[in-house]
Amino acid sequence: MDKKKKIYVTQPMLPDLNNVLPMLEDVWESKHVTNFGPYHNKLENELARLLKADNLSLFSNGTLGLLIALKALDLEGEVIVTPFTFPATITCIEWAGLTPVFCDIDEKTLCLNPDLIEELITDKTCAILGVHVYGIICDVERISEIANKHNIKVIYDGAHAFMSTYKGQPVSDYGDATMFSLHATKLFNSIEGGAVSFKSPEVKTTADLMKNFGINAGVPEITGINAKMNEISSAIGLANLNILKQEREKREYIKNTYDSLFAHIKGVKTYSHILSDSLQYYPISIDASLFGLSRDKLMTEMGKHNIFPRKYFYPACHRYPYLKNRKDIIRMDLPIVEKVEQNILCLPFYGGLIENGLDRVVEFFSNRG
Ligand code: T4K
Repeated sequence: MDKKKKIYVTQPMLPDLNNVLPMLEDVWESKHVTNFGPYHNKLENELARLLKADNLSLFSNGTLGLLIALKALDLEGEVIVTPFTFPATITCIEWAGLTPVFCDIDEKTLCLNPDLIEELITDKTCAILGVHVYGIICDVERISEIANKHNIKVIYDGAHAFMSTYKGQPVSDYGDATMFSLHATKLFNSIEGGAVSFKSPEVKTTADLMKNFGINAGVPEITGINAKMNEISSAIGLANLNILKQEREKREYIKNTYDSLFAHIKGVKTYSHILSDSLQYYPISIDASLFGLSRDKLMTEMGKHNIFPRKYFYPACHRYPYLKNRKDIIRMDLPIVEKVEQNILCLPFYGGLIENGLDRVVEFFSNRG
């Protein structure tokens, strides 16, 4: 394979154009291009069935889905959240008029550390927002217990948790709402898109109004916004559903290949034993003293071979310039997240890698091992 060809952390799963064109012809013919057309409704139903989520809504992207979930739950006050996430998680909290309060993570799971949550709870706390980072599932049982005890809501950012289960149950069985991102970089995509599974059908109804300007029977009833998925995205999503099984099999193969590779390389920790079935990312953690290179030097070396992994999520959110001095938001020391963010790296991980560079990534590490 051409060694100059760049290998990215991911590439979108795209359907055969011939399978999309008939749907596009349909849309052209009907002129129903957005606002709850037949493809939107079909995708919503199919995803509800696949994810075993009774109250599922589609959105134009995961970020607006999460924002609307927070608004539809009618929250006010502070939300306890992990700083080890993509900026979208935190900006949703802020756009919803809420205050994020950062809680450190558990070094083993990289998710919220439930032992630390209660010390942050005050009479202003309205919710806990956990992120199933990389598809590693939060300690949903402990989080539920804490939330029930304090009578607060639980929301999950499951951007990376499409098709994840926890003890055999769909991950969205936990919490008041779970958001799945359907962005191009995700296991399953509709180019841009998001889906939210709500515990309560009433909250889904509110969210459905909110994503369409708050309009009910022609009249705005509540404050809304525009967050509808259009017919083109929905059609791509439907076509992608047909190739999802193959994509998952390919990712499973890559995961096994990486697992075998790193079993023999000192200083590289993998997370396969705790990654759920979403097959979203393949994170590794580098111990520089054993591996012989820091994470950042490793990235530079890989870059010289045209391999571009990503340091999701560096810097962690509490170190963003506009947040780092906010004492209301940063109330505890965050030593674990500050350690993890220095060492973690997401390797190239997507079905097309098998034909386009998996051998180069394996060769790179084998030559160092
Ligand atoms: N919560 C969490 C925890 C999230 O991780 C995210 C999104 C969200 C919420 C919000 O969900 P959405 O509103 O996006 O549905 C990417 C994605 O844009 C973002 O969706 C994702 N998380 C984040 C982890 O990754 P960037 O800034 O890294 O994207 P970009 O453009 O650098 O793409 C990464 C690589 O993917 C590129 O190097 C090449 C490849 N790529 C990307 C695109 C967009 C392609 O090959 N083709 C493409 O069209 O954020």
